[in-house]
Amino acid sequence: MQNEWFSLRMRATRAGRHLSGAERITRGSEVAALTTALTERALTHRGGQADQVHCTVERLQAESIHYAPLPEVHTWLVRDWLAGRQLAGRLLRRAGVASQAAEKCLQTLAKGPGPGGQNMRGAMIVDAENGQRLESDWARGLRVSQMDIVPEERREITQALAAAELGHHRVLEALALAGKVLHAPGLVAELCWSDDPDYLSGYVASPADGYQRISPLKEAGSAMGGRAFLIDRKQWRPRVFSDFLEKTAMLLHGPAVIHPFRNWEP
Ligand code: WAQ
Ligand code: MG
Repeated sequence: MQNEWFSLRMRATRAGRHLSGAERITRGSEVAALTTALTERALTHRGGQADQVHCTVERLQAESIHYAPLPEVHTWLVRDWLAGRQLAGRLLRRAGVASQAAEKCLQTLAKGPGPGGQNMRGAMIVDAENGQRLESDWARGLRVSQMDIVPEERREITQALAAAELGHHRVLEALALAGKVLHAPGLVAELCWSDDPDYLSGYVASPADGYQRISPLKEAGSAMGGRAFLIDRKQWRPRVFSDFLEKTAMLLHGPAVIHPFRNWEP
């Protein structure tokens, strides 16, 4: 049991609404400590204390775990979030997203992609050609789980990120998530910014250009955030796509390739 692999998922709600979530892969020996840490995180969330915390622990077959390298990290510093959105549009187009689809996707995320302009619990799935939304549930969306950094490399990668002023836990988590998403069959690009009002950086990820951070991509104080997976309809199979993202375990390994920060002007 100590050496076996497990998937851990935490989701927390407050007043019936999604508050926070986390997904990890770990060895049996770490399951108890990690479950405690994730529960504690939910109970001390800055958006308010959780009323309910659900932790799910699932045994994984070692042979079924996929391994992939972390995407390269680029950081673009921009004057303000409006410039950030412009750059996001440009990076999406560069990844192969049609201009109109990119605009539509940015606008939908900005106004709250869930019903009634709420945040979603997971991600939108968006047709990269015309911007049409394809996820079956607009409140939940698609929630990626079963991904993490190779445990033996976690410390080293955390340190490399911290040395590059990317020590916030959100960076490591988003990098692991994007690293898996980039391998989803039919994926063209991912767009993301946080729903944390104080966390203003976001990113566009694509198979060719990796993880491209944009800072800021969001207005200070805004609690609106989300994710979009832009797909190529000709290659996208709904079931294959969601099974890969929800049910296939993937560990991301180093080295963490981190490029120096660059400025971008519209
Ligand atoms: N699968 C799909 N969508 C998710 C998942 C998931 N596992 N977790 C979160 N989301 C969606 C959901 O709609 C959230 O509202 C939204 O993403 C934002 O989640 O390099 O922290 O956890 O500086 O707030 C990106 C930049 C940070 C990091 C993203 O997202 C960096 C972040 P959050
Ligand atoms: Mg999160």
